[in-house]
Amino acid sequence: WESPQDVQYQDILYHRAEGIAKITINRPEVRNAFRPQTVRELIHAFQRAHLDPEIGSIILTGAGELAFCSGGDQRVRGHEGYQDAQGVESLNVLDLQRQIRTLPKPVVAMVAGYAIGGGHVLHLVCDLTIAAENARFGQTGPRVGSFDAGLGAGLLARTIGLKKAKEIWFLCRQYDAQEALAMGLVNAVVPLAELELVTVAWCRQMNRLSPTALRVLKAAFNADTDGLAGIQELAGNATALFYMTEEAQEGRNAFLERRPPDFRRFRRRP
Ligand code: 1HA
Repeated sequence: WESPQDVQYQDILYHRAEGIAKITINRPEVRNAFRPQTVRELIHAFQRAHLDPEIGSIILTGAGELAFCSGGDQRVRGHEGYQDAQGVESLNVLDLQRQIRTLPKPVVAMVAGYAIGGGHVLHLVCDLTIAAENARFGQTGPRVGSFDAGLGAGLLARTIGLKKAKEIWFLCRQYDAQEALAMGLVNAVVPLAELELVTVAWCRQMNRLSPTALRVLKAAFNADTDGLAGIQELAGNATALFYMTEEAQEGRNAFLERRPPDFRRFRRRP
């Protein structure tokens, strides 16, 4: 892995190699709990990976072997959200969830240890999850006075079914990697020592495939649940592909050349 030196993060690490970006929450002393600063840095890093044309897929993970992420840092939980250094309180992880969901490249959660609370929702919004044998999954909201009634509930139900999703939220139990696999909550369970190897192999395999096909498919999986915003995302791909055609370029060229467009040579397909 190489680490670009132009941006220095406090709470996360950014690495890249072979068309793969690896974004690591680096707060192992709190089981990789996130504070607003962490989330801001994650948003920056995901934007960077999104815009980098060399990057085909993105890994999200946590530092160390004990946790992927334990959710919001309860030590900075204030009156109405999580407090940053300026005293502003927010729930900015929700912005990150939407970003991971909509950015047009596959995002793989690489989970060793705990994916708990808001950290569980983060793995959930990733496109794929590879779990180490020591991974443990669960929601804690009703125990710590919180809930994620957005993607945390709705996407969980869509992923593993309504009964199991309600069980996870209503009972706040923890589930091991094999139970998660049986529920369809993760894609694969591998020995801890092979976690990164396998995750990178999955990314390499995706990176060899058509980026446009993966891009449109990712949008397609969101389109129905996300309503007009989902259709917008899917339709943006149609517009981009249309821009690449001579038919669309005729419209632009005619405007720039101050002449009427001539679309007669473009056939109407059945
Ligand atoms: O629900 C939301 C949201 C909903 C809507 C919109 C936005 C949201 C944003 C966030 C969240 C949430 O994430 S709420 C859920 C918050 N997270 C939790 O309830 C999990 C809390 N942690 C644990 O249950 C456990 O620590 C653990 C199962 C992850 C690990 O247990 P373990 O291995 O026994 O370690 P433990 O001793 O508990 O933790 C190690 C250290 O990490 C402790 O600190 P130390 O005693 O060494 O000083 C512990 O306090 C710290 N730590 C762990 N998790 C957190 C944490 N510190 C702050 N915040 C944490 N989340």
